[in-house]
Amino acid sequence: MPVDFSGTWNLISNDNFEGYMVALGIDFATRKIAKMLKPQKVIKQDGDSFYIHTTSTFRDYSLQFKIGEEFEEDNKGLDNRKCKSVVTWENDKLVCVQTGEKKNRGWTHWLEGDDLHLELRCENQVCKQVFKRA
Ligand code: YOG
Repeated sequence: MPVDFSGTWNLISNDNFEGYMVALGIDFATRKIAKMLKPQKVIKQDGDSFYIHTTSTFRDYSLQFKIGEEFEEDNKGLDNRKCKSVVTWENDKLVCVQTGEKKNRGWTHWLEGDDLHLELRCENQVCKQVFKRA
């Protein structure tokens, strides 16, 4: 039985979000707003199907995928670059590879105790986010 990420999660820490956004080419004014945000994630997991909705007072982003099935991701409202994404299990971690213009782009989710962890990667930058259940 895989881990169940389902639930509503609130951001409690956000390490090097600035570096990650710079790597994505997000402009200064947008970064200034974005780093003040405390996004919430709603995750719905049903077998191999996932729905991840990240919401904030500024922008929202939603993603739907099935494990192992490549999909087109538009990153609308984020950096707006299209990429081909695929999410797989690596033991109990959910690993997404986002192939496109930016090298080494992707993210990993895992659970640690009662917390949801997220590592966001782009080029040589790693952002580390931790969420607690709402
Ligand atoms: O999560 O891809 O859970 O999609 C990454 C922001 C900030 C907009 C957030 C809005 C990257 C301005 C999504 C923040 C910075 C800055 C709330 C992370 C780009 C633009 C939406 C993500 C995965 C894994 C699922």
